[in-house]
Amino acid sequence: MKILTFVGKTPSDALKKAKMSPNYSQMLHIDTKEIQKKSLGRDALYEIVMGIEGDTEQTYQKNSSVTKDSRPLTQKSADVLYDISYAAKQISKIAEVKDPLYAYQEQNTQPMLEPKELKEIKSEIAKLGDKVKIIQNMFWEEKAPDLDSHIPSEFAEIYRLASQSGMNKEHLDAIMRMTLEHMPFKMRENSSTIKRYFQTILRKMVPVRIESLPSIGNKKVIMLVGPTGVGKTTSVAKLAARYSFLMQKKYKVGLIVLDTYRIGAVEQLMQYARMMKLAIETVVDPSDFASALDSLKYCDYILIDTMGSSPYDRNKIEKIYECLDGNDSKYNIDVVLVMPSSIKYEDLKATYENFSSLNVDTLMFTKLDETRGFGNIFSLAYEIKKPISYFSVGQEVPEDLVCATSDFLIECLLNGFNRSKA
Ligand SMILES: Nc1nc2c(ncn2[C@@H]2O[C@H](COP(=O)(O)OP(=O)(O)OP(=O)(O)O)[C@@H](O)[C@H]2O)c(=O)[nH]1
Ligand SMILES: [Mg+2]
Repeated sequence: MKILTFVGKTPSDALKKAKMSPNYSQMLHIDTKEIQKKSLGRDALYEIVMGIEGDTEQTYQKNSSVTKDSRPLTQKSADVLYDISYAAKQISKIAEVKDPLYAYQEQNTQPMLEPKELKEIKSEIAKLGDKVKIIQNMFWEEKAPDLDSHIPSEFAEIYRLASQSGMNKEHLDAIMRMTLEHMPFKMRENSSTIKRYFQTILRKMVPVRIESLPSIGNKKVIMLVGPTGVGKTTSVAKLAARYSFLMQKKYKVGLIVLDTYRIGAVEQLMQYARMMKLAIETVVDPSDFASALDSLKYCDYILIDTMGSSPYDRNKIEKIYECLDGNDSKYNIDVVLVMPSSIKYEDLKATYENFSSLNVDTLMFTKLDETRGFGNIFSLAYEIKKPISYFSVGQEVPEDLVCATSDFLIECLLNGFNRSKA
């Protein structure tokens, strides 16, 4: 790649000069920097660094114009693109951070004298590397995704990992397009830099709610809702143990079990309550809900376990709704929708839609230890714009609970679940 620089008193002045160059349409913007600060009697100076490459770049530009002219985006995918674009812009700072390797190479532009053998070994390694790339390209071309812009073979690994993770294809393709558009050419030569860049974009895109603790005199009321057998009761027990024993401050925790159908479900939470010596109230009829809340008013945390309901069982969801609707206490109830990470994106979305009448505040995903792909979780949180609050990573109470972070989710998505990183 040939590097050209244009200098001006402002960035737009420098850009104007670049635009005057006959090759401007083939140039790629690499960097804009202030090279001289404004001082008394002296203007500031800005430098725009542009790169021109031969065939490679032309291919890329040709293909990216295909993207622009191709089928019009629906409103929905336009939103997706807008959001991803925002994320990509936020992380464009990464592009400004020089890869340490390049920084080193740039500082050492004077060729060092090397022994002949070392030169030969280096040239052999370079030839081998090229051969591997050619083989890689052959396979990639064969299976290249049906995307309206060409994806260079260096991106094959990241594309494969993300599509195997169960991520929604529309999201994946949009993220890929943005990555290709925003990623500086210099970073593309190396698949680990590509992975790092892609990982950062994904992290910026996933909404996560950082756990906040109750301020003095206030309490937190958290209700877990969701389909049957997803781990609601186990998670209530984990949260109860966390707040009453595991934090620096030991909070007063009270439990409510709202299960009008099964005695067994009530008994399960009762056992945890006995073990942890916590107060517990049972609610059979929604009209008892307010008095149950009132009797736990001395607590810092009130955790509510609900009966599991099939997402299609309107009757059970209705009962929970009645409790929430009839809540005339001054407490704001935080509704957490609990879902297993093992079901595919479309099912997660259908589940969310069926519970959305309960005004879900955050999402909790369970059974991360039982699945391999995490793109389904990513896509759901991204699509519905609901933050994730917790992950459950096993059956053990209380230790298998993780406060959600985007780092942890994206690490799982690209490198698989690793308990030690939880
Ligand atoms: N592997 C694994 N198992 C889990 C996890 N969370 C819960 N479980 C198990 O899933 C099963 C169901 O858990 P519960 O907590 O009873 O589920 P629930 O949502 O309360 O079920 P219902 O009240 O019947 O709707 C139990 O065997 C739990 O030990 C998890 O993160 N990983
Ligand atoms: Mg239960």
